[in-house]
Amino acid sequence: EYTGTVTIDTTAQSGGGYTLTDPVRGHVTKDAKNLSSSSISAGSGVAFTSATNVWGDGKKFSTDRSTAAVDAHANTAWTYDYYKNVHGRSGIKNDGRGATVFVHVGTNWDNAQWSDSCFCMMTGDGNGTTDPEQVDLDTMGHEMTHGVTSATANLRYSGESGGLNESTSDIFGTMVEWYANNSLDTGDYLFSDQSTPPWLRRFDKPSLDGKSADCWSSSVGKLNVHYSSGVGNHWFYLASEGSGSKTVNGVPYNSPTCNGSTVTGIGNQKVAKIWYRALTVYMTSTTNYKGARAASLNAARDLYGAGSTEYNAIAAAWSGVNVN
Ligand code: ASN
Ligand code: ZN
Repeated sequence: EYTGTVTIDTTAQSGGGYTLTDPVRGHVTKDAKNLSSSSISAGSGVAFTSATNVWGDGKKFSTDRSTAAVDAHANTAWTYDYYKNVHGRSGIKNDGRGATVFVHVGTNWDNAQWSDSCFCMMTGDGNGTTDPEQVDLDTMGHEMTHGVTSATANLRYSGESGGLNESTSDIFGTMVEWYANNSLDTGDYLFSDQSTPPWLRRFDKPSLDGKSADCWSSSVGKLNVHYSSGVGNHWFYLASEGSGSKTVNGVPYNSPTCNGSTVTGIGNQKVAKIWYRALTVYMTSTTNYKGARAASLNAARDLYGAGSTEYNAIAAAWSGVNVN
């Protein structure tokens, strides 16, 4: 794996050799053979096999096609375990079923995506120069979370609900990174920092990408969902770490609020617990930012009590991104 040596769960075949089928979590990792994302279905691709059960060479842009598969397979397992052990959720639909994971999708496809119709994740090989295979921890967490959102609140993928859908994937994607605690891909508030270096999006001040919104406004729902997500990501950062400058795990952040207020964070584990409950209990397909504020306050009240420090921090962070 390009983030170090990892142990993965595979399945022995009756005729000898092994396949990338995780017997614990149910996902299967396959080679898409460069089929484009639009032409992939559940049955596409070819299984990886190994006689030795030692996989990959640890290199980025590897000529060994199983190298990317190791990352995808391992990081899907981390995502499954995060949902199971932190939120008590057994897989995407909470029914234990594992997804199909495709690597080597398209040609120089610098992207990854979830599809409900094939119940699968697809990952590309990066741009061939600076961006390697799109199989890092927060990316796999992001894509699998699209499946979880689909199975729960089912946030419609346009307007403000679309921004919330994207933000939910960024939030849990990054929480998988914190959960895995891999010293080569440490927990941070950057998204896709390994596969789109130095990062694709960031939480403390999303507008630093040149496109994302830091603050809610009445026109935020007109943005592409990957940029209207900035409001939710900024809220998550403020609620977790608080406003102002701070270095976390060696990365410097600076998160000003939109209204000049000061917010004190309660740590990302509590905020993620609150967000998961908001998503799975209170949000619906048409929830907008105002509705997300209400949903997360309901969740904070359920978990920590109305008027608790946690409840107040959630409210203050929403006010800090102009959602009142
Ligand atoms: N990687 C992108 C995402 O998950 C693909 C897309 O635009 N749907 O958001
Ligand atoms: Zn997404």
